[in-house]
Amino acid sequence: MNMLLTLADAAPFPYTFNPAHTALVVIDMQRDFIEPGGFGASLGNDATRLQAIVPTVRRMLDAWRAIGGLVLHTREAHRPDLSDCPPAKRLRGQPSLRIGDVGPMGRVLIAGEPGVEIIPELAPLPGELVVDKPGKGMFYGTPVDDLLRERGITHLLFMGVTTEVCVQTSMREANDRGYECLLIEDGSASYFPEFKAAALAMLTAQGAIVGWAARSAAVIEAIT
Ligand code: TIU
Repeated sequence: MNMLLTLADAAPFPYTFNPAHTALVVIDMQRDFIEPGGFGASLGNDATRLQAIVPTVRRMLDAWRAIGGLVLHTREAHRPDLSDCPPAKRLRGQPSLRIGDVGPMGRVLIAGEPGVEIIPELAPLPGELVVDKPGKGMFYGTPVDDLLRERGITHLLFMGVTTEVCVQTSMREANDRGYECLLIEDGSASYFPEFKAAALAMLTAQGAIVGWAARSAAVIEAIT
């Protein structure tokens, strides 16, 4: 679909994008964050809270796939030798399991382990981009910027978890690199609803200082 579309109800003001130059970004919809026994739960969080957005993310993905839009999935994942996991990350806090420890879904946040996989409902399709990232942001230590620029991408629509950690960091990194970013607000969740609300407000304040927000139904209506 190669045409300019406008989301009139986006916050804080209308957002215009061309699907041919836009990627749908799905951040870290992995078993390690969404299922019990993974990294999210090891930090003391109720992982089931994030499951609520899965049908919405799937609906948005299906609509985007139907128009042939580019999809980028990220996974927070470290190398088995932990050479890309700084001790400052691994040793932070008092988690019940640290990154690299063996949990019920294999080694926590380690590439190739069952827990690091994207949940089956949202599994990437052939041809979609899948990028492992060692940090919160999707640009740090990854080829994402080149992958997007090679494909002429200038606009990014974000979904995924968690809103105020990896989604917000990725959106801020993207904003600094010149991408026009929009958060699909009902396609993103936090373990802390109040942090999701605060992140949404911060991202869109000051005249879209980081970017825009809109609901999935508005995006789906625009592209359908
Ligand atoms: N802990 C938390 O909220 N998030 C993360 O550690 N990673 C992501 O957000 N993906």
